[in-house]
Amino acid sequence: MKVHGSPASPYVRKVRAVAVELGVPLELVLVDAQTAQFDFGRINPVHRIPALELEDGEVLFDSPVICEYLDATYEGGLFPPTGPERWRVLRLQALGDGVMDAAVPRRGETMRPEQQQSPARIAAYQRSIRQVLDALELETAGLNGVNIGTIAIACALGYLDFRFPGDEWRKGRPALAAWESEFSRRPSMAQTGPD
Ligand SMILES: N[C@@H](CCC(=O)N[C@@H](CS)C(=O)NCC(=O)O)C(=O)O
Repeated sequence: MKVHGSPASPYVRKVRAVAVELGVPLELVLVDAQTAQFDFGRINPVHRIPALELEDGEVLFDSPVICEYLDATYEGGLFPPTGPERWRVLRLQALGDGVMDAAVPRRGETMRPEQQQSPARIAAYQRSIRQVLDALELETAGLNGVNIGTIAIACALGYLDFRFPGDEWRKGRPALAAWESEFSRRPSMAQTGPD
């Protein structure tokens, strides 16, 4: 199987980390979705990375879909099948993905020429990130175990370190910082860091 994407993308990292957790070999095909050096739309019409190309040529996209496909196919247990535990873990994934959904366009905005940047939009992205991290600081007890929620959150925090080290997100959030320090030692995290 191949995953089309870039090692810098936190969504791609989530998929690659899940593959490592499941012991599934995944070939990374380098794609920069923004510059789109070839007709990537034929692989993923939504034109976003990651896109998972299966052996039969079928392509899956959107990291939650890809991760659930891998987990279901290889019986990983990263997605609880049913009941309150499923919603708890999916909510955590939404929090992690929510940080990515604010941090990735924030990065895009700050890469534009200064006079074209929207300070209001950047502030809104920053607020969203800050609010999620503050919420997580209060519920680190729930970040127990390895599941799609904790993986998504660890990938989101790794992206903040990578693109926004000046945020110093650990300041004032000792519980979340301690959790991240421990979780980032997992091989799935250590082997997939952004570059
Ligand atoms: N919801 C999607 C988001 C994926 C996404 O936004 N990826 C970014 C790269 S980090 C992308 O492909 N951006 C290109 C674009 O929006 O044109 C997922 O979870 O896979």
